[in-house]
Amino acid sequence: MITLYQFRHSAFCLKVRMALHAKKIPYRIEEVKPGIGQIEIFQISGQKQLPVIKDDNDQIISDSSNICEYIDNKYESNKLFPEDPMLLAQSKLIEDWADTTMASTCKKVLIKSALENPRLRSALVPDDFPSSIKGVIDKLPFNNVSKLSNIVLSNKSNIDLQNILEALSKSLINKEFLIGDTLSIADISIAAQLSLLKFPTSSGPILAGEGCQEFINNPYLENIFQWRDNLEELIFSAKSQKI
Ligand SMILES: N[C@@H](CCC(=O)N[C@@H](CS)C(=O)NCC(=O)O)C(=O)O
Repeated sequence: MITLYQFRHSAFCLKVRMALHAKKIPYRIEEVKPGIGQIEIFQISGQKQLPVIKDDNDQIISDSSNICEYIDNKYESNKLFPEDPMLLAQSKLIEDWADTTMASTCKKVLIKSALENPRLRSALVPDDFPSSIKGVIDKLPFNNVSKLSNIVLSNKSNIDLQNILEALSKSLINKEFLIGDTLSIADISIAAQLSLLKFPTSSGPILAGEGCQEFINNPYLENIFQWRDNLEELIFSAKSQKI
């Protein structure tokens, strides 16, 4: 059985979980501790980032795009990469944008939001942290450094991201999927990165619905967050294959 090494709230790890569920591939999760846990990841994969999977023949694959392509080639069910060349090109272009520009801006948006919002900050602390420490983090005076967050995130990147997401949101009003008529890697890649702007149900009750108020309260993005929620339900509601 496949083992997925992951950080619980990483958008790239969510992308791989969504792909595994969409293809109905059974898997088990190994939660990795940031820092110390990455030593083992480096030893098995030659790099320290997650997600990484170990296949049932002990083959190790890193990088969410490599993993998704690998499982899509290996398992025939519910193909995530379209066969049609134009649809394939479009879905890979969207995946690449989601994994790079979108991912990097969403991460900065989340850091900015966490600096400004104590509730989000403490919700992001790992579940196994003692509540006394969570309480301290909650009260740290981050307000004074919140001006820093404008340096972290440029206004242009923020506006560019909102504009593209608003356009996607509009295009999804009467459409279930971004490319063609079936679920593809494009849908999964965008939905996974959206989790950093507004955490989905699958992030658990403490984080679900939390995120960046500027994006959450943007009425033009309401549809894309609804689309993401529907997609998660479609993918995760089938009998779970996570062991
Ligand atoms: N291109 C990689 C990016 C993976 C990535 O950025 N992973 C982050 C977690 S979201 C990570 O492992 N960060 C820890 C580190 O860089 O040490 C992919 O698609 O998997």
